[in-house]
Amino acid sequence: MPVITTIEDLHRIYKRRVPKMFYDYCETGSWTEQTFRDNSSDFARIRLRQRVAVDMEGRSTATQMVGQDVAMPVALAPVGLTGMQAADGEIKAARAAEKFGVPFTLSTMSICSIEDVAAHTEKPFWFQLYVMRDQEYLANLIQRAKDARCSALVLTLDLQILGQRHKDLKNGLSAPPKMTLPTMANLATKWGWGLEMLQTKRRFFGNIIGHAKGVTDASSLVDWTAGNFDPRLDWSQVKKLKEDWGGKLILKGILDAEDAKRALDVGADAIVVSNHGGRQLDGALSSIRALPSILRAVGDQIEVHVDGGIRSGQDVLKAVALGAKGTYIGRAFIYGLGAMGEPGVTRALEVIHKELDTTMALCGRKNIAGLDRDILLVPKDFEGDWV
Ligand code: HOC
Repeated sequence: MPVITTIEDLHRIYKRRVPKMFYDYCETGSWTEQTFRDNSSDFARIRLRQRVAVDMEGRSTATQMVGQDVAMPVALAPVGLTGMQAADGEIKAARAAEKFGVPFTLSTMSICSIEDVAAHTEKPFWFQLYVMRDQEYLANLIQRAKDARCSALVLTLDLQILGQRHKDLKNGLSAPPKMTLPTMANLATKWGWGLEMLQTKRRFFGNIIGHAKGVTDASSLVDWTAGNFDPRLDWSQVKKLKEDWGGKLILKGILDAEDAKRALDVGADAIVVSNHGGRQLDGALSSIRALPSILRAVGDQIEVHVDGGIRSGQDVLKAVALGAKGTYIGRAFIYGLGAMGEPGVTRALEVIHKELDTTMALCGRKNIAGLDRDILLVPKDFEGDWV
């Protein structure tokens, strides 16, 4: 077994193990993938101030996200099709997160259902909701999340229609996948992944199949999915969903200060500054670059989280030092999951934790509350050259 010390180590194993179709699904951005790339490269532009001779005994990365205790300010982001990266992937990721003490967010577009994940975990997880046209289905999905004792609803606002991802189109990635010859040839080489998949007894797309009207199998799922992300979603519906849910509400996909103010109006508990991992509006600002203006607009009135491009504990530290109260990792935990299942997700969390803790110490800070703008060196043009 190779020694794994970085998220990139997990990425390399993941790439070898998982079929190209699902690897590409994870690694894709939309169109030119400019925003996808900027999400990571903009983190790298921020530098750190080294401080010395500061007592570092008794450090802690523990904090809270939406009032919940977390071992570090990192949650697992909702990632569609997680269960295609490893059999029962959502259950494995949720269990790793639970043991580590960070929130796991289950996507509406997951393979394992809300009930599957609830049956295999002890602590409440978060549920991510896509707003669908079918109102009966939507109400039922919210009820299912309540029945499963989900402790926060993460409502995604940036996917009323799907961004065009060239890799997915070329690979025939849909539900169910289109089996082209290259796809079949590639699948035949991924026997470790395939054997695992054959053994799972779970019903795929468990949040949808058997619950949405007329969706009884994978083939009826295709049309339903294509036509059901609700393009009519507006702030009045967000407000209504807040009332229907009644619990903690996190609005994901905010990239503009004006939208952040609207999130305040509907009474959300937190927002996630996000461009959907660069998978929706290509050409949009990276999340870390959008963060400062949003914090200036609403940072003292609502909890602000961020996702997109976070691949290390140093990235977490930079986001928190800029003012985010929490961060989300998507691809970073998927690499671990696809590489090694549940232990791989645990390893990804350990790597990020170690990097966060060590960087915190070398910047002369002992805890999350102590992370502030003062430990960062941010280029003057970081947010100033876009008008
Ligand atoms: C075939 C399923 O959040 C993503 C997901 C949602 C996509 C649903 C499409 O890939 O960005």
